[in-house]
Amino acid sequence: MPQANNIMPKYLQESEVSQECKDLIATLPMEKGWLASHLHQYQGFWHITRQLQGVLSCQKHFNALNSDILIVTTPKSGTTWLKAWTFALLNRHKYPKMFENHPLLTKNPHFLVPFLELDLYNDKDLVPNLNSIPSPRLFSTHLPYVSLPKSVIDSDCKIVYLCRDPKDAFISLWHFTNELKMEGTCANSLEDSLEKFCNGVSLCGPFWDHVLGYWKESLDQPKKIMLMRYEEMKKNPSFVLKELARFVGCPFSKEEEDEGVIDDILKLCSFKILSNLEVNKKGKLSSGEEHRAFFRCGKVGDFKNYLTIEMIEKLDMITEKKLGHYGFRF
Ligand code: PAP
Repeated sequence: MPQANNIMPKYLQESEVSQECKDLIATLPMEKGWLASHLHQYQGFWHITRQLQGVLSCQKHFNALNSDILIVTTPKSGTTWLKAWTFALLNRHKYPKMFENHPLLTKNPHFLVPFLELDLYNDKDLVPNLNSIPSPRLFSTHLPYVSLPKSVIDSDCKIVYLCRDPKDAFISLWHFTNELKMEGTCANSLEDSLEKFCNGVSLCGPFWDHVLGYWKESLDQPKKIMLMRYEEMKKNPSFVLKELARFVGCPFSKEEEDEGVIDDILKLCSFKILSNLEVNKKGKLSSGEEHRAFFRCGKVGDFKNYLTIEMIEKLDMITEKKLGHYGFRF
């Protein structure tokens, strides 16, 4: 188990929430969590207590600018990887020598691209001042579409949405929650976790409703929302990276393509390079999660090593029922 001492990491603490959040929680449906003890259902989706505090605060205070870029993901869909891609893409002129002094070599992608609800707006007593961040500001969130701060919807900021086959996302989440459990606590069984996941009771779940919300909006507002799949990032990375660059308004020039800038970004952000950096082998987020927990195996189809045929059929059936009808398939 990765915790070196018995101080409870921030991601497990439930006490540090405002009175407003406590009052709200008292009115919300509650379930036992996979990692933190409780999940609360707010606006149709399940959040841990610490996250809920951040959700309320960023809904109230976050002021999106037209030039902002917001990375939105279902948990365990490749958030860390997409943060690295987007950061490298937007900062390629500032750090042309990618393998010499690039921030991604010494900082975890979650540090460089903070979450609204989990990092920036997570303190019950503090509203961050984000005015001095140079444009384009790059943030991230796991929030479902219905819970996005109003300014995100009303402004012209761009949303890059990433999802992943729920079978792999589920296995990744199951490993992650067991990895982060405090020493001496029981691991979550695969069967119980799957049952919860299928019932929608998972971090920012129901998974399928999360995807559906953004899928529908990406069809209605293609200039505002770009939908990406982890499997496509794996299969055709340069094509997807070029699409992403165009979408966020900084396409690669012919010269850049010829000079190999795309390949450099892909290499810098590859699982092999990132997961072997000292910072990602040893470091921790300010909330206590070890960086290495965000780099497990980075493969498509790893679920086959864990799920039975029946489990696979069950997940596929829910996906087809909930998303297939709307023309979405993984
Ligand atoms: P988060 O939503 O909690 O921030 P996220 O980064 O989405 O986590 O999930 C980590 C997954 O992305 C892991 O998948 P796995 O458990 O199936 O292995 C992790 O390995 C994978 N991942 C992280 N970095 C990369 C990368 N550079 N390339 C490919 N996959 C990656």
